[in-house]
Amino acid sequence: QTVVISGSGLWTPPYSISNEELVSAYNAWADQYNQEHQQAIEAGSMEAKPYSSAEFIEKASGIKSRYIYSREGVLDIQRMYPSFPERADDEISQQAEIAIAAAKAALQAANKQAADIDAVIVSCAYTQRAYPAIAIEVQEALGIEGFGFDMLVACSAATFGLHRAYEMVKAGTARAVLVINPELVSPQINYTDRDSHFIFGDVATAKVVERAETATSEHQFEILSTKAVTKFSNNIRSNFGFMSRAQDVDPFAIDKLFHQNGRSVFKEVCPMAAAHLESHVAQHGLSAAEVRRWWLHQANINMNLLIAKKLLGRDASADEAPIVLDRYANTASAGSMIAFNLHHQDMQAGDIGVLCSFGAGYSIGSLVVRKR
Ligand code: CO8
Repeated sequence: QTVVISGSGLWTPPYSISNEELVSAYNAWADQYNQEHQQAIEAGSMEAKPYSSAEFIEKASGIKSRYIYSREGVLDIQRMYPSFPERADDEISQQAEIAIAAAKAALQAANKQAADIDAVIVSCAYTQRAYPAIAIEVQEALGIEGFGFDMLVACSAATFGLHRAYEMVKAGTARAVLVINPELVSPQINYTDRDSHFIFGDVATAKVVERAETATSEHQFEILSTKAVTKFSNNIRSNFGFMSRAQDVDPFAIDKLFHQNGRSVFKEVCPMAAAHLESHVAQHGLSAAEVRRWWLHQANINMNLLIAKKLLGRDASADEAPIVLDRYANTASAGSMIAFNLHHQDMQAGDIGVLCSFGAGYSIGSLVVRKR
């Protein structure tokens, strides 16, 4: 059974925040904090909050700006977190809303109707509630029969979701699967932490996976194989969850939000990802030089440059390994999917491409694909 990715969709939020805007709000907040705690800081019992800098952010990460579902609250120094008014049970949830927008774009690109889809997977870093599954809400809204489920694998949710879709289509469990990655991450960002306030942006991506024999779209990519690995690490972690209430914890505590040991992640994940990718393409008798395009996870530009250099023995061009970090920032599992969405239409029949995620877990997931 030949299985293809037959359509790709992207929903980009209407709002964005530049480094300069973000830094200016953070620095004003730091001034206010330092003033409020002046005595304790002078007495040495508290540390002053240091300034953030737009130059540092761009140099350390490659990020210039990030898209965001709602700017409200994030730049308000009395608040420093986004505002998402709670919706009633009979209204569409925010996460389903952005998932549906990306899903519709993917269905259109794949020339598919709701009736052609048998399963919906929503795979991302967080879901806004445990149940009913966001995937089932999306399924209902789009009028899809069959089944849906959510899965969380942090940075590798999107690739791991595609892996499951590939297996389901190959096994005949579903004729076609919609895999959606509504990465609504801004509620989990600590905008008062200069080490991480700049890293993430919101987005939603989606793909249709189906049998080659039913695919009619213009841009089809045969999935040649999938490869995944996980290795436990506490270097990227969030402790917020359904136990938080029973644990009587403060939801604003640093460890309840996204936090990481960025240096260690960099050092440990780069070699793991390069070795993973090298062995994955070798499974097909290919060398890295024979891959036309690398749609890599978008966490940090220096990470991508280093991984590409390890693979190719030289710098990769932007055409070989496109970067979307500058505009989108790190979008959790959706980064490689955005890169694919924006950079696949020029590929020629027979060209080989690799989709790859790496990050929290640790988790690494890849797919080797061939343009049809
Ligand atoms: N402005 C000015 N200075 C700063 C700032 C800032 N904003 N931030 C840090 N500094 C300072 C530091 O305090 C440090 O100062 P000092 O030398 O005095 O201690 C100095 O700059 C250097 O800091 P770092 O060593 O931390 O700087 P790096 O060059 O290592 O860059 C990065 C930091 C960008 C975080 C980098 O280490 C990195 O990107 N590492 C990889 C991290 C990574 O890939 N993480 C994966 C992210 S997780 C993911 O993709 C999905 C998770 C699930 C989704 C969560 C959504 C919320």
